[in-house]
Amino acid sequence: MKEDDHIPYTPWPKSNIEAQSIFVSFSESIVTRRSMRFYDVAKGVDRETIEKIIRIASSAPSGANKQPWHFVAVQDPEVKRQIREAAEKEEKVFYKDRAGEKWLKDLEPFATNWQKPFLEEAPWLIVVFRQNYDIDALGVKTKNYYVQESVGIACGFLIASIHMAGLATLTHTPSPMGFLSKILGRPENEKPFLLLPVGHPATDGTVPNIQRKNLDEISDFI
Ligand code: IYR
Repeated sequence: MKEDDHIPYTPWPKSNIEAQSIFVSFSESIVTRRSMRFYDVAKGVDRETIEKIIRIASSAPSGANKQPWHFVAVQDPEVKRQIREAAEKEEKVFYKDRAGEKWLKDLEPFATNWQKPFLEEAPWLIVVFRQNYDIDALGVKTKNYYVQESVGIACGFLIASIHMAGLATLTHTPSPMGFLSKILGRPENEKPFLLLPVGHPATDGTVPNIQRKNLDEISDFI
């Protein structure tokens, strides 16, 4: 791309009225998002919806537009079973040894434990990988920039679009996550970033009774 290879930008709203009404709907909906650990096993999600969600995520900004991410959408029950088994193995060690007293205390309101049935109950798992570097056509390593930031932003887009599609998700981070590279056969330049179950929430699904900070606690206007 040459320096002068720029094209006109077309703002998306056709009018201010349209933008305002879409912004109102978006803001009313997005603040109702909650991390969901219980999924409706009887309700599937079609592949087309997952494809659209991944497309939206991949429209996020990234360092030098390198788009240093890869999304693996898993529907296959056997692969989901393997992921659950491997995640639970790590989580058992986390809850027993790795977390420590303070972390376990902080997790109490969420009533989490090593068991992760949602990894099989959700119709889809989306596994996000970050690409620390790329390999060009000649097999030479090429640099990516601000990989954590870029993939984090893409995950924000992903989570928002899952919610706006009327579905639920959870940012699950079993640690370490190396098993995901193995099970999903990902290349050396990629590292697992986030594991998200995606589905309809269970009709009797509950969420922890937690509050968000007030605007004046999280911001200053100068
Ligand atoms: N990864 C573990 C523990 C956990 C950690 C945090 I920070 C949470 O907000 C929730 C859980 C698990 O998924 O159970």
